[in-house]
Amino acid sequence: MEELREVGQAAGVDALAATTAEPFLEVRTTLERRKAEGLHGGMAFTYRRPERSTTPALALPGARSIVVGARSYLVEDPAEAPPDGPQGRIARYAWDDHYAALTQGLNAVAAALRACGWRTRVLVDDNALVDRAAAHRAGLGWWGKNANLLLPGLGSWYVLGSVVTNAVISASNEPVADRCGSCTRCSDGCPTGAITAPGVVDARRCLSWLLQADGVFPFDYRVALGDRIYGCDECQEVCPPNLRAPIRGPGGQEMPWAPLLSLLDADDAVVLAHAHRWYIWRREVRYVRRNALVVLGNVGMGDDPEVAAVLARYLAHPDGLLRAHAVWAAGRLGREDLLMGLDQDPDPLVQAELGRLP
Ligand code: B12
Ligand code: SF4
Ligand code: SF4
Repeated sequence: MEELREVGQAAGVDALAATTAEPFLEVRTTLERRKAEGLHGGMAFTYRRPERSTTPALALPGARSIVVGARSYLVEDPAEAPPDGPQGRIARYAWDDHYAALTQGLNAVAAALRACGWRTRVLVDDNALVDRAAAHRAGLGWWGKNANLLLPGLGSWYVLGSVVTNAVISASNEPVADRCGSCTRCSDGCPTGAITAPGVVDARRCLSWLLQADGVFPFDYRVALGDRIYGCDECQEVCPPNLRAPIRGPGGQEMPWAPLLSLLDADDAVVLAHAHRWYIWRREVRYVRRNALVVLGNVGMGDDPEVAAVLARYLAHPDGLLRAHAVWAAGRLGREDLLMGLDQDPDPLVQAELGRLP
């Protein structure tokens, strides 16, 4: 394992550890139970086929071991102030393509194994494996009450991935004992109360999922969304071990902000190019626009003529879902004057939003 760790670290993986490829039976039961209770909120990912996501041998027949890697995505905040105009905030893990960098590092580990005649499969954020479960069993960290995997002394600003192999690699680390103790900052700090028990996130309330989900953005969580346009970092920002986490460096192509007015003005191709790393429901661009309208309602200035012009355009948009969210944003920004004539709108979503206005 020491040699593989050196190969991985030289290729940019910060921490590596090995474990067996036994099925993750407890995690499978958890996925099934949470799905049955509705906590998955319609998510597919690892919930689609829990057996597949928790049985490494289904990803690589004959799998015996897993080498798990973690790569930090905590880079310095950009020196420049956000650009002018209303902006949406992007969660740190999506500022740059950290999954690609981790995959590259794990590919180097896989190549070293293959050079010795072993078979490998690299899985990074793939539905074929619950990454945190592999990292936990490999002894890379402990499950935080916010469900993130925390690395001792390093925090949770890490993306995780694995090399599944038929090589037998002896486990390198002891399991990491819980270090959350009596802390409850993440569940207290979650803007929507989505952490319903230690380690349990109710996706129906989690902003990170709601931004990815289809349909109407739930009315009750729109104000809580604040300026977030992709992902949510709150339960990690407030986490004490993360305050001491080492910073990877100055960063590269980081993109922490999304300009709302340009996003709402741009055509589909431009929006999708901007959001190319984001998970968007069936890549339907309307959901990026839906989210941008909610954020605009939270951070825009109602007396800004450019904001008013964008709202007016969306109040006449052919997509009823977007008209409905524009109604909410206009109401929140005190621009009920823009809503004239909408009482004749045939779309029930629009009528529901109008009915909610104070
Ligand atoms: C689905 C998914 C989501 C969903 C659901 C999140 C969730 N909590 O499951 C949504 C869209 C909400 C999401 C959000 C985020 N995600 Co996500 N997501 C995934 C994905 C695809 C699958 C996760 C999964 O299968 N969960 C299954 C459930 C059962 O696991 P769990 O909720 O963690 O439950 C465990 C704990 O409850 C624990 N447990 C059991 N009993 C007890 C008791 C106690 C006391 C405790 C503390 C724990 C505990 O055991 C359970 C498993 O058996 C993985 C990638 C992958 N392929 O694994 C990335 C992944 C988990 N996500 C990741 C990231 C970065 C995020 C975000 C930070 C992104 C953001 N900034 O918005 C947030 C964090 C939200 C949060 N607090 O969890 C990283 C996490 C890295 C890390 N260090 O932990 C992963 C691993 C992606 C990657 N490859 O790096 N994500
Ligand atoms: S990601 Fe945000 S909404 Fe989801 S559990 Fe964490 S703090 Fe709550
Ligand atoms: S905020 Fe506290 S309870 Fe939550 S994960 Fe961090 S240390 Fe654990």
